[in-house]
Amino acid sequence: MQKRAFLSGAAALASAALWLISQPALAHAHLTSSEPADNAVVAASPQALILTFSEDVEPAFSGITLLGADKHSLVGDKAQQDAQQRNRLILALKTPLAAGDYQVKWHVLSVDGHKTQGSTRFRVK
Ligand SMILES: [Cu+2]
Repeated sequence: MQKRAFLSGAAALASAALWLISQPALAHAHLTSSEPADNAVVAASPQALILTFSEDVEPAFSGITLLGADKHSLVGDKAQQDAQQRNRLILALKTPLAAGDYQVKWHVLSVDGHKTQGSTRFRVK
């Protein structure tokens, strides 16, 4: 009986430790939505790229790069943080995009100090 209580205590401790380890991962800034949406086909060039994250981000250490089909950087890294929503980055497009495929690469530093990165893609018809 005593051994069994010990074992279930150890199991509870182990799962508590796992919980503690997995919690910070949930707090990382993950991309929750984007405009244009990932894999979207849009009829006309968007005026801006808008990325929304699960956590607030540090704009000084975050950026967005737009790549064309030839992988050359078209617009680099000058993303602005939304003044009202600190978990949102906006990259204004000064000139309309030609028809074609585009990749949006992003990297952010969330306010908890963790870096994450990823990419989305879209097509302009
Ligand atoms: Cu984190």
